[in-house]
Amino acid sequence: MHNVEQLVAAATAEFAGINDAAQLEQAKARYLGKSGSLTELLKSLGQMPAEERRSAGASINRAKEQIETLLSARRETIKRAALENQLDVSALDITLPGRGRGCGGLHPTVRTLERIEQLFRSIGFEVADGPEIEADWYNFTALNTPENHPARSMHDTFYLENTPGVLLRTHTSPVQIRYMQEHVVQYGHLEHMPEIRIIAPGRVYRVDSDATHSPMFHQVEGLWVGENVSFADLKGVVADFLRRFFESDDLKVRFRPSFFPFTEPSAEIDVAFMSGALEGRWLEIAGCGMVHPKVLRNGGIDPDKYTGFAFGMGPDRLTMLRYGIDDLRLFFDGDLRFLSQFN
Ligand code: 2NM
Repeated sequence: MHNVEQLVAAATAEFAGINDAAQLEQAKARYLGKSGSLTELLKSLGQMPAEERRSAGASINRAKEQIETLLSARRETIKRAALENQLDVSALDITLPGRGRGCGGLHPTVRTLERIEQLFRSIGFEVADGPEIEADWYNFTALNTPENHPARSMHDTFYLENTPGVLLRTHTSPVQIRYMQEHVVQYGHLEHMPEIRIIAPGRVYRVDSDATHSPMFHQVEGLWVGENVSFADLKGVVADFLRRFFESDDLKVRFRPSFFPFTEPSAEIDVAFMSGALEGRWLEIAGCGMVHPKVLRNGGIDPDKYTGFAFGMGPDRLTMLRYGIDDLRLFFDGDLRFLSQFN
């Protein structure tokens, strides 16, 4: 049947030119759909003379099968081409330059801590540490802080739930108490107990959060205990450290009377730069004093035989001054645009 062969030839040519799955389905409908050309042929069988109908029907059905085979072959080809294309587009281009692994860097506060540690090591101090989760005896009681002192309130200090008397340390002073106790266990029997010279750097926690306060911040405290350690020694050590830290021989350092429960006498330490944006302005930078006799005794040390000085400072604040940073929150946001400037 001439018509049927023409239809198959037309479908073969048409399908071969289609590269899109939806277009192929539309083309299919033109042959095999409700009013497709092959369907129309089938419908016309009824008008044929009975003796032709049988062979015409058979050849139409054969044509239908052929078109269906053509269709599924073309579908497969289009699908494979789409996949090939997808693979081409997303293929690994090994000629691109590598992104590199990037290089981590130190946080500005860590740089400051390392610098402080280096400077104190150079004058014979050891670096000590201790737990951040502390007993309130080490954090407050041993440091001569009265039971009703506001610093002990839940407004100022993070207490652990369901464990009375346990808190996040509010300063690194408990490290110094622990160190004194261990030192006495080791050397207390000696007639001339070796001196204690330590700094205790680390994280501390207070209930406080704004542009200049973070609930977690850093502290470095120092302690020197021996026979005849004096306030003059304290002034020399601290002033010398600050001049070396800020690389400024003409840095002005002043000690202003103050109060801490753990030292007597106590002082606030101010500095003034002789050049730069902050020239001539006094800036409060640390606290210090002679360790209170009760605190020495809580550390196991005889205050009639030994004296000591202690000081405490905030390396976050020192870093802000050294680099001219005005918002403490930048330190804890983890924004690489800020942090990478220090490396
Ligand atoms: C400060 C100010 C004054 C201090 C005292 C002690 C200890 F444990 F030895 F008694 N450690 N640190 C101290 C003294 C800390 O920070 C502003």
